Amino acid sequence: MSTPLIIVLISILVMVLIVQIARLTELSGILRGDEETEARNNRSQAMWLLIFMVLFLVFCIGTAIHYKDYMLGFGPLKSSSIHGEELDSIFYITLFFTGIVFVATQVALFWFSYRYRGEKGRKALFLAHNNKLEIWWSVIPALVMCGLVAKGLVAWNKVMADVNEDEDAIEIEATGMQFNWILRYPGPDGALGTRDYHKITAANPLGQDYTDEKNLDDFLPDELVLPVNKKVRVRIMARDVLHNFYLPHFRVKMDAVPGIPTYFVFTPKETTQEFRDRLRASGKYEFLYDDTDPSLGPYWKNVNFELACAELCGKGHFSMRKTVRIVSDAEYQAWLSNQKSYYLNSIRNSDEDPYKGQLLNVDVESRKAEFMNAFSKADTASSAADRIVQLKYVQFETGSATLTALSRYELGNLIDVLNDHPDLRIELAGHTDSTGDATANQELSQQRAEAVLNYLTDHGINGDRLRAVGYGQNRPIDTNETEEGRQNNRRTEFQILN
Ligand SMILES: [Cu+2]
Repeated sequence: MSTPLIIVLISILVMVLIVQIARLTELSGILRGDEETEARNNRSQAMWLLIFMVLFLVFCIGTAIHYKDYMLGFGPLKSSSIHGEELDSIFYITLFFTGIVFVATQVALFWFSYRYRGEKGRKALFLAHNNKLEIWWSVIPALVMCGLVAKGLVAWNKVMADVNEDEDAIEIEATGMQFNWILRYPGPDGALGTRDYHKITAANPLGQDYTDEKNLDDFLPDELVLPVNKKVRVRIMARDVLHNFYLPHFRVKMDAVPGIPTYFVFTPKETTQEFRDRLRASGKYEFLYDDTDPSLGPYWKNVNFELACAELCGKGHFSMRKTVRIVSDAEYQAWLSNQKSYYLNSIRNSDEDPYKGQLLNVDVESRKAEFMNAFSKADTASSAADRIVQLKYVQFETGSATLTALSRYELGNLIDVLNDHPDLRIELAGHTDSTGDATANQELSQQRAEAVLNYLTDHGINGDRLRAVGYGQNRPIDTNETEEGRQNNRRTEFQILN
């Protein structure tokens, strides 16, 4: 027999039992005399209700006191953000008033049922209306409510205030999806790039528009890491259904709505370590963090702040959990410098890269710096061998002396240097690896050196300052046994002659 059927049958049997007992009590009442039984019942039930009230109130207040160190807002679980203190204080005030009302109404309720229990000869008072009473019980709650709402409104306006333009704050982004949070940080430029949901693919989960340069350094970390005492603005979005960005320890909670960006601004006021120390100091968090792995030690040592989803969003809702780490500013900077741009890591030169096969501005700049550095080193060196600069990014089509399109950046750097130093004279040298015929290599290296020379004269450099020499395979700087070595040997360089 199936379990639901058994449950239904048992329920029916229990109901039959209750009906039978009730009938039995009725019959015995008739035998013993109705009135006396009723009076006894009224007395004992009134007494039991009173006992229930006492036990119930003791239980409520007792558990609250017993568990206070594990409830948000009490014990060591005081707010870890600045605005959270104010929200907590509103909570305490509300609890104070509702607590008084709660205890008073419970006591009154059960006392009345005891005091005015049914008794022989007692008659109920007929009370249709009492204006005075009605005014009192309307005006007092209304005043208290107004006070609570007013204080709440003031706090709301303060907590929900956006970041001013001149304020120093970090802006990050959290996007909820079934079932994960995708976090995005702005990278070194301090600005988040634009997004377009049309561009969402498996490789580009946020639909970042990579033609917007601000996107190129954005990174998507696995954990939420923030510096202590620094204002943070979180852009909150959703990709599919409603989610809710919830940082319980920081009293941060905001819906993530598809199509409607929301935000929350808060300032963490203690590091994860300080939080753990506080739990430790309370002495209440010494129990094992993980019963199955006692080596991890006590709870306070392992606990982390966490990000959760507070909107039931589907069957994987529970898994929308991320660790939140609050660290010192120095640790934060160190962490930042270890993060890799999502674009460079996952998109660069893939089919989704709008700059596939092109050079990025950042690359152009870093290569220029590299070239200028190598040049100034060679310029101040004394031995002829040290006055050589490799044109690392000058390349040719395979087996020919045709410059690749991207070589123009490195050649541009060389032209700049020649223009800045009008007396500079250089020898352009072509080299090859030892693969193939030596004579052909010699010829190719000569042609390549000349191709560079021609490029320079075409761009306004006087040919008298330049000399092109092909060295073929005669001056290797690396082994010809590996591909990497051969690549290093197929180089173009120049030597400063004066
Ligand atoms: Cu969710």
